[in-house]
Amino acid sequence: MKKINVMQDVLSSNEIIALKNHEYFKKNNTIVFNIMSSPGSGKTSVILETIKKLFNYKILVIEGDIAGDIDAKKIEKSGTDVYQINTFDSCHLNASMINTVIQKIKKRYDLILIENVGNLICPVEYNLGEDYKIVILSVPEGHDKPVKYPKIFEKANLLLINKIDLMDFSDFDFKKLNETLKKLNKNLQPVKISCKKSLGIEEWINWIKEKISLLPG
Ligand SMILES: Nc1nc2c(ncn2[C@@H]2O[C@H](COP(=O)(O)OP(=O)(O)OP(=O)(O)O)[C@@H](O)[C@H]2O)c(=O)[nH]1
Ligand SMILES: [Mg+2]
Repeated sequence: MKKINVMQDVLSSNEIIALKNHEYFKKNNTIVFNIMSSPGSGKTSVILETIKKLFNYKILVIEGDIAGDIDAKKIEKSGTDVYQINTFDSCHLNASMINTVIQKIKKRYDLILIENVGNLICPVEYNLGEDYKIVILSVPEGHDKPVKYPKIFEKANLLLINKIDLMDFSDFDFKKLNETLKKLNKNLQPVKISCKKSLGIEEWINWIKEKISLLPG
């Protein structure tokens, strides 16, 4: 008689590990953000601003890059715990990579910020066990990105529009962006920020604090 592993059929192996990761985070009362965007939109800049403002929280950063550790070194310089994952041929992080970091974690964190590989397509297909998916779109990329790459905007819990200091040099149209978002994900209210000029960061920080306050205990 041949047996079928139903679990494997229902959930992909990535989903199974993502659930395990999520259980670990929940058990430790840790909130986890999966931060995604195109290359250069400002993921590391947002993380650095966040660390600065939430200095009295225990934070871990997990950096995902195809190669190198440039961003991890920037985080390390701020005195924050950081793990670097190099994905080599893979254009996204997966749950197993995060699980490898979990095996090495030696203390409890309030917040884990995962910087995914710069890419608007593949990262959204791979749950990592996070609580929230954060997408960053920067002004120079243009307001039409959600039309072209809808899935990541459909799945996002929060959208940060970074580099608003560059609005004067751009044709970025918030009205058009909002029209698209209304069709894709009407709960997605964009938060306008500039890491360069420290604009709008408080709204983002308040959003994080609200999510942390919802944790039990
Ligand atoms: N003008 C302007 N530049 C910014 C802002 N935020 C980040 N930058 C610049 O944009 C560039 C890319 O920022 P990063 O934070 O490294 O972007 P990233 O998404 O982490 O990039 P990858 O890790 O390579 O995918 C850097 O030169 C930043 O200084 C901003 O608000 N305004
Ligand atoms: Mg980066």
